[in-house]
Amino acid sequence: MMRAQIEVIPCKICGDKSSGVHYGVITCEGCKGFFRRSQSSSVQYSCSRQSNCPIDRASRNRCQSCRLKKCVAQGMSRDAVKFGRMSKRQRDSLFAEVERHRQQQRLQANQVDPQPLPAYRPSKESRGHSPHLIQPLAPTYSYSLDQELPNCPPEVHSYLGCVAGEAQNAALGYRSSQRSVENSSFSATGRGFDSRRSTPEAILSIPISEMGLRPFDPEGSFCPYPTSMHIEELCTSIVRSHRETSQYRLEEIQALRWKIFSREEIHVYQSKSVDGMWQHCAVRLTDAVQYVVEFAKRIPGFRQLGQNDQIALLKSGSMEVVLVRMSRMFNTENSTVFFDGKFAGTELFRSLACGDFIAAVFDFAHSLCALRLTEQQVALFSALVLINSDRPCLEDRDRVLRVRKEVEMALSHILHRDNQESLLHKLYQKVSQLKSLCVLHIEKLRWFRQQYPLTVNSLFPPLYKELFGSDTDIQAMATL
Ligand code: HC3
Repeated sequence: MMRAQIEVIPCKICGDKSSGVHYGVITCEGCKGFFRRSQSSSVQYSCSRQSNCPIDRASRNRCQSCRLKKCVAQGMSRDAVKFGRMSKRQRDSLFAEVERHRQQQRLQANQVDPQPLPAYRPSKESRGHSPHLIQPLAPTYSYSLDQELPNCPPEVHSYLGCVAGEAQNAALGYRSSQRSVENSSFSATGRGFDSRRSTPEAILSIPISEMGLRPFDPEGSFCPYPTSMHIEELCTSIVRSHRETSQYRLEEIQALRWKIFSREEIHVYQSKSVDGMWQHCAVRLTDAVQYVVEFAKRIPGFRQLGQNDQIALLKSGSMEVVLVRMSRMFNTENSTVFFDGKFAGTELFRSLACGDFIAAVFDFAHSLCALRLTEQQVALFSALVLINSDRPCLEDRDRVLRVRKEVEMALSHILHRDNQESLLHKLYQKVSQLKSLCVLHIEKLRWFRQQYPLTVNSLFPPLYKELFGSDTDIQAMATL
């Protein structure tokens, strides 16, 4: 991330203008220098008050001891990795924070000079199917990637990633019962920002229409992107988008291959009630989908599509991309997938009571792994899965088709470059398998909903419900 982007975030120590990440924390030059000096072995500070002096721009020089304490509490360390070497998760989290600050700045600007906001207008086909989508669009995007870090204290989670297993605890505490009115992220006027939106519960409740899918060109005039892009540039851009939003880096996952759930741990999952396990997996799945939404937004041409078409593509394609991404997290040697911080086999999902679906998902991962796709090929294939002009409910199919053609060309280009053109046909076969898996998923959800309507209605993430649909959607999809 460029330094200039980070600088939108004020210094974590004193609130002054920051100049980048120093000793692992975003700080201003003053606090950077102060921390460097404090590391000399001859320095000993002590506080003459109660060791709780406020540290802000004006007071930062009054108590060195409290200033140092705050530096350490915020995570500053001489050994801190330099920003360029941050983990993927740390970078994602930082990215999310930058976006939040930008959003706040834009909101402030909007409050001064409010602009008319484009609103989601349900198309004929979607009207009534997905009430969650029928909402005014957020002024700017209120989507954050750091829902992965809900258990970290707010002052550190921006930089220090939690292990995946920790995230689920908070995610499981997810309750939507009090959500409907208070959780709306905007005030009655539809403009006031509500900071509650940054809680994990709130993030999981962000409707797709508020996920920053605002068309790049709201006037509707067709933007030449990506047509004007050189094919090589398009490949690079999609691969970068994939890398930046892929939740875990391949090397990180490879390094964790030995981490397998113990018998006892598996037993804990197996002892969950059916609805408890469904709720748990629904939350994990929704997390993964949010990364896919971010990926989609970064595919050149996607945001030039109409907002309703962006939503339609995500509704029909995001689960498919999650399943493609699952192959990156799959160990074919023991048929396990990286889930909740460790590798798990199908038996861990037993209490979902849909063994045939889980087995089919694992078989699919196995078969996709057998193609031994590179990360670049996975990126281009994921884009191809998303940008599909045959999806239902598209308003401007031709426009989607134009972007699709570009993505197809990009995929062919890298397969040709890799001397693996024969893969193309195999990948198209995977597309139809993905569709069948998603139909089966929807059928399972329909079954589950009949058994546990209250769990789905009040405890599942709204985004999950929005994506996987109301009963009418489920029937419509199952018959596609
Ligand atoms: C296992 C999983 C599908 C795969 C998901 C993966 C591994 C995909 C790659 C992401 O980067 C990380 C990731 C997170 C969540 C994983 C999903 C959780 C549950 C889901 C199963 C197919 C179960 C379906 C859940 C249900 C039935 C409630 O919708």
